Amino acid sequence: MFSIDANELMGLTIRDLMIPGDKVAHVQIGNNLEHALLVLTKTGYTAIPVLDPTFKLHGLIGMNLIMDNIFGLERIEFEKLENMKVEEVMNTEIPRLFLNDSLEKGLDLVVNNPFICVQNEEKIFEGIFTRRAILKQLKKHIHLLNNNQHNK
Ligand code: 2BA
Repeated sequence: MFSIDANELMGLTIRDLMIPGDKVAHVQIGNNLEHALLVLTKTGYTAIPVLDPTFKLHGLIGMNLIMDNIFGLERIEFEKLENMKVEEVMNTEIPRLFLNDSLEKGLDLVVNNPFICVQNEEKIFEGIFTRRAILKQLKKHIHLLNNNQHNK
């Protein structure tokens, strides 16, 4: 029979639950908005990290930021897609997590953000921590808890 308690769940760290960097869609500093729009459209994600060639995390770029920047007063300025770089419009004021941060800290942050970037001490991108990862883990624990109750 399984024995589970809240300590087991809350003992997990961000490292245990994050999506590793090699599975995360991203764009690089120097890419233009057209490329970012292509990656966002093809992956289906609304926002993704912006990294440099050393994998250092610089910010986030999303569909809304791109659209907001190409809307002129009188027309949509499509030429900006080619001429503007992601670093000109990305959001750099983003919450960040470290690999050894607690699940509780991650939970606090995903209340207001769909995902949080995870970095190491050198600001190198390690992956993302998503609402989905938490919900999956919670579902697993509730399922085990239910089984435990039934087997008593
Ligand atoms: P969104 O793109 O707005 O996606 C919201 C939710 O929709 C996702 O929640 C996921 O449940 C679902 N979803 C969207 N696109 C999907 C896809 N291509 N495949 C499977 N499910 C998809 P979360 O999984 O909690 O993700 C939260 C946010 O984290 C996403 O927001 C996206 O901005 C980012 N994200 C998640 N996985 C990513 C990845 N592999 N690469 C880059 N960004 C990712």
